[in-house]
Amino acid sequence: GVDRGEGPEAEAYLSELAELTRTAGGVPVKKVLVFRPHLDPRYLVGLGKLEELKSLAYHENASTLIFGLELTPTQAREIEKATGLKVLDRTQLILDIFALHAKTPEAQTQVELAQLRYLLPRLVGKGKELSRLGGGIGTRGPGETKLEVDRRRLQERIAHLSHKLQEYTRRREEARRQRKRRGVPLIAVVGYTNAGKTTLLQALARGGEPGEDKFFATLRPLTRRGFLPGVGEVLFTDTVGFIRQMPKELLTAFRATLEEVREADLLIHVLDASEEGAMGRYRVVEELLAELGVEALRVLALSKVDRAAPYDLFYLREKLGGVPVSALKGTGVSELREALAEALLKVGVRPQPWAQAPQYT
Ligand SMILES: Nc1nc2c(ncn2[C@@H]2O[C@H](COP(=O)(O)OP(=O)(O)OP(=O)(O)O)[C@@H](O)[C@H]2O)c(=O)[nH]1
Ligand SMILES: [Mg+2]
Repeated sequence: GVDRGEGPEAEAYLSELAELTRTAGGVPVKKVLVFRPHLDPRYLVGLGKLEELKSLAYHENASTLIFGLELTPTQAREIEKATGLKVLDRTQLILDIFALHAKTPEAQTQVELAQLRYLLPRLVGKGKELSRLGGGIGTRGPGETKLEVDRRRLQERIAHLSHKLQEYTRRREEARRQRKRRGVPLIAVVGYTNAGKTTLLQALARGGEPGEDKFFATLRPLTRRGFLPGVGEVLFTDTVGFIRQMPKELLTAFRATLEEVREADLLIHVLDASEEGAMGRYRVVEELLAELGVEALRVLALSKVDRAAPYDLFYLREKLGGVPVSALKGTGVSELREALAEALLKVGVRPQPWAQAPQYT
């Protein structure tokens, strides 16, 4: 990790990088934070530091260097040459996790497209280095066997995948139109990765799926039916988690699933209140939503309160408001339902007449 003067933020960022490495199946043996206000254009952290890292890697028996920043193709090559280690950046790590978790044809298409778009500019003028990629983190996924093909074939593959993705997008649009015709309000659950979105959705809707302690566990968001007191039938839709500095290749590839967020009548922003750096994660999500042009009203759910420190929770409520919930213990879920119903009525959703009866609450 590199600290360019961010202080504690840089520490949190480095821990997250270690967590991402674990999620990708790697074993982080050493975390090094380099203080460097100005980056070295060629070696990022400077040649002296690289020598140090090289000997550290030797003593720890490590084979890979993972950087918390995005490396230019030249930097990656120079660092590899200088250290003799395999070099990965954060974007490659994230793409790799997505590849591991992509189980459906649509998600696989999206991930392969993102991988190839990231790879393409890094292939300019070098044919033989493709085979250097070997195996392990950063080389997995639907694109894996195709890494050996040349640039032209890569471009053809990208065109083919884009076409396929358009077909999936069209199908999603059709499903959305049909849902609109039925007039059932849509609530999207958004938030940072691992915030507890899927678990909360399961507590709110009927027949969800269990969450997982992994980054980017959800890649193909499911939509589930539910009921809200005083409103009636609603739909809850899960989403792909956000992360700071989301690789733009992924945002482009996952745009179709994010369209669902833009169409939602209401958002639940799930913020993990039990992990450090909640304010930072809150901002990252809100900024990404703004970038995507999402304007829908939000209800904030402060999640995992069963393991949150009371003072942190107090601080977050003071700053942001929000409904404290624990999807695991079930606390706060009925308060959240009430807040959601109230917010839906505020944005002009008309209650279904029979939903007024108390037995449906
Ligand atoms: N203690 C506690 N843990 C929770 C709670 N809600 C979720 N978790 C745990 O947090 C982890 C992540 O939960 P998920 O629901 O998968 O989170 P997510 O936001 O859907 O994550 P991605 O889909 O990977 O972005 C899982 O291990 C859950 O069991 C809660 O209320 N309390
Ligand atoms: Mg999830």
